[in-house]
Amino acid sequence: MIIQSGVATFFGRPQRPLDSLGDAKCALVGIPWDEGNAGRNGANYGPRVMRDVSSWFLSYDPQRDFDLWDHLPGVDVGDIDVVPPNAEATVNAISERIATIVRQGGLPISIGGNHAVAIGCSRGVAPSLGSMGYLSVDAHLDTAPDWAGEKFSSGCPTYRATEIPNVDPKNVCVFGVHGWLNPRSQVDAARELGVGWYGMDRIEEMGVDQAIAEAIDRCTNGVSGLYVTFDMDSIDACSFPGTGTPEPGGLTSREAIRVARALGRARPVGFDAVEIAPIYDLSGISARLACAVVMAFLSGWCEGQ
Ligand SMILES: [Mn+2]
Repeated sequence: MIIQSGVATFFGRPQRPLDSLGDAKCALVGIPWDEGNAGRNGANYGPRVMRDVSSWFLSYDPQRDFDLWDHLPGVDVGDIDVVPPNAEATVNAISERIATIVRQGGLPISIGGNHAVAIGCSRGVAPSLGSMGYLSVDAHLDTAPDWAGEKFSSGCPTYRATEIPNVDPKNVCVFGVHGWLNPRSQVDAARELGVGWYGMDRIEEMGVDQAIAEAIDRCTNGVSGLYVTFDMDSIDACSFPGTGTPEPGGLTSREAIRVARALGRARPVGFDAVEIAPIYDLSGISARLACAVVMAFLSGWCEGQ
């Protein structure tokens, strides 16, 4: 057993150019973008802290006698170039780079970055599919059409998803909504768009396993592929303080891992983990949980084969 040395990469995986995946099946990519925020800044340092923290992670799961990277060869393809003064150029760059991964048969796992990166990631995946579902795990609806005129803000990814030509809003859903940063206008927008959402009270009443199964059914009904975005602020603030808008009353760490595994089993064609802001993560527990969520998702993805 060798603990990683040398240049830090996601989970100690080999580095590979984004356009030459070779035999790799999973491309871990950083997106250090954090402009256009409604909340506190800092998620642009998410990829760096995730490379640091994930180097402690082994790939063997003793509960399943399973080695993740044996089943799903993964590589670190570096960070996508972002253009801080220009959100649209950045979203377009993200979309183009994610599409390049998908064209090679790779599963893109994007590490943000604020939630706006999901706009580019989902746009990059969609053209490879006949029709696409979109499931967002998030404390926030993110159904704002724009934020003070900016269409690529972190408050807009759900709305932008409904505009993708081969996405039917009935296959779009937000899971984990709670807290006091969901304005009435966004609830109205969700209803008008036909976007479904699960509040934390409803998830607690149903039980998290049944609730996520139902949400997955809704997003995958009749589609040829699913995109999943996982905003870490869906997780309770005590387990995940390292995020721009921490919310009390969210998913427990165990629930987040169960949800991630269930989502993986649904075999999405792309995944992102966003809103990891190390400057608020004094003990480092948030980044560790984000790594555990990514690993549970990927392990579930292998189980779903
Ligand atoms: Mn959020």
